[in-house]
Amino acid sequence: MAAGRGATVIVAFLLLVVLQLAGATSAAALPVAINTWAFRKAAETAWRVLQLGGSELDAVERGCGQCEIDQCDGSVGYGGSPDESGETTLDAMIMDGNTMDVGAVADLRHIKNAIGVARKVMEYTKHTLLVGESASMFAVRMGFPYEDLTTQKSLSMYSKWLNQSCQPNYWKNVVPDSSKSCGPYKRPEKVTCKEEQTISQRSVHNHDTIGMIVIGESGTVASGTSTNGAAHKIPGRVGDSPIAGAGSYADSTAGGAAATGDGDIMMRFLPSYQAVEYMRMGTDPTVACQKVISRIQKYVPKFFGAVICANTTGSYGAACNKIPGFTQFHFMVSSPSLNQPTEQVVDCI
Ligand code: SD4
Repeated sequence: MAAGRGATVIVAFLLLVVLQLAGATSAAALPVAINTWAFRKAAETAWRVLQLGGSELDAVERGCGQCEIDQCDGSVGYGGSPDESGETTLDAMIMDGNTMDVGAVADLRHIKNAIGVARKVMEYTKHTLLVGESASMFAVRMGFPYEDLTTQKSLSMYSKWLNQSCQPNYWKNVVPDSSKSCGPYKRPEKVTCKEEQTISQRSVHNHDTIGMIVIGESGTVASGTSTNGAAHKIPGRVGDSPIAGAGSYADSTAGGAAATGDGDIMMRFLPSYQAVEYMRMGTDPTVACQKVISRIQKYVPKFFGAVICANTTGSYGAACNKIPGFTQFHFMVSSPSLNQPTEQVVDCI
């Protein structure tokens, strides 16, 4: 009798251990926050917001906002990537994977906190995307300061570019020859299309959107991006970052994804949307990321780009396109199983 009770106690104890382990495993997977590149402070900020009880959207907004303050790699926030007229303009978006609401701004001028404005577009308008100086006016109404985004650094980038005959630039098939001289450019009388198969003008030193995915304990997904786009872009150019499905995508019934790289190419493939749809079909996040990279590769073998993916169980991964000078992609991950936001790396394919 006593022996029988002893056995029951042991079995109950073992069961408890197994249950706790199972619990620990699932608790270790969520919440998870991941972001493009080794933007550690952004990752730490997002993680802290979550730990203090902030929502997934708060974490995305504050995390990406941290990069805007820090001017991460010069390619997020003010004072970077001057356009052809020397001005810095910003693109950003935020997406709520529960409601599928999106707020975004593109070609935003004179306002530093682009993702903050994107959040206000989502919360205080029935629109999805506001652009240009009109988006700036909206931001001012929402209480954001209107200020100059030019810095000494962006000015010197701009004058260096002018001094090197406006190279590189984004024109093609125009006169005068845009690969040799500055504009103003015109359409030629007779068009002779030059097929370009050069490596993306953007390199690993001229990249960087922060893209972030945050998945809460209950599986709520939020995502967002912020960037100052492409250096020396033609004024008015908008990249992939503020476009839902391109820059990022969030769906609490499947997962989230975010992209970085040559937005002019990547936005044609809606890689973030596509990755989330692969994950919905049960594809592992790393494989989902790889599949969207391969899809673009088929058309533009030498494009510069990377994607991060995470599903609602907390699995995550990333992939990038291998080109000279870009063979590995670094990204940040925060989860209960890691002691602190941790830099991870994948080999490009
Ligand atoms: C863009 N994807 O505007 C963004 C920024 C970037 O290389 O990562 N540029 O194209």
